[in-house]
Amino acid sequence: MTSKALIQLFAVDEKATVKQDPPILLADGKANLKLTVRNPQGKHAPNFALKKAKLVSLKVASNSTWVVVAKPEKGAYDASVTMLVDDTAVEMPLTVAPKVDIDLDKSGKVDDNDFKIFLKDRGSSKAPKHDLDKDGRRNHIDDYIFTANFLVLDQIANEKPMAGKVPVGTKQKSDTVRGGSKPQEK
Ligand SMILES: [Ca+2]
Ligand SMILES: [Ca+2]
Repeated sequence: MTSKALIQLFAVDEKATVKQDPPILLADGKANLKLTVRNPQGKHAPNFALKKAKLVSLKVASNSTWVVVAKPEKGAYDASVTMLVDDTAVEMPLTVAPKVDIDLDKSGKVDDNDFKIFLKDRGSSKAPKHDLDKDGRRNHIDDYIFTANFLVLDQIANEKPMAGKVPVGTKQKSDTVRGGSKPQEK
């Protein structure tokens, strides 16, 4: 997996029916995110169930757009919102990650060199390197967490909207409803 391939996984499809704002959230247990769900089709109003996140508010706008404000748990990387419409459940993964220090070369800033070190320096199965969620394994979750932190810092540094940094409209192979799907373990 290259840094480019990992960054591509965070590309946001502007046409998706679900939009997360901000596109990537570093979950500190305080910050909220807003999920906008366009016009869920169903006879009854949808219900929402949250995983690793608390519901802050739920509103329906006049154009049948549902706005879910959620507070992800501190350190969560696998939070999601499941929408139940009639008999169908649609799980919408949230693009959240724990905040971690990714200045791996201790240069005082985060740049491509840190990404290179992260990708190269995997350690062994007994002594994994850069095990960011500290689960004792170096795998796709760590790749996801690193990339999320990298993109958030990159965005702050450039003060540009995320859409200007990552390719927009990248086709997603998976059946998730929007960008931000996690890389699969091989
Ligand atoms: Ca650095
Ligand atoms: Ca890990």
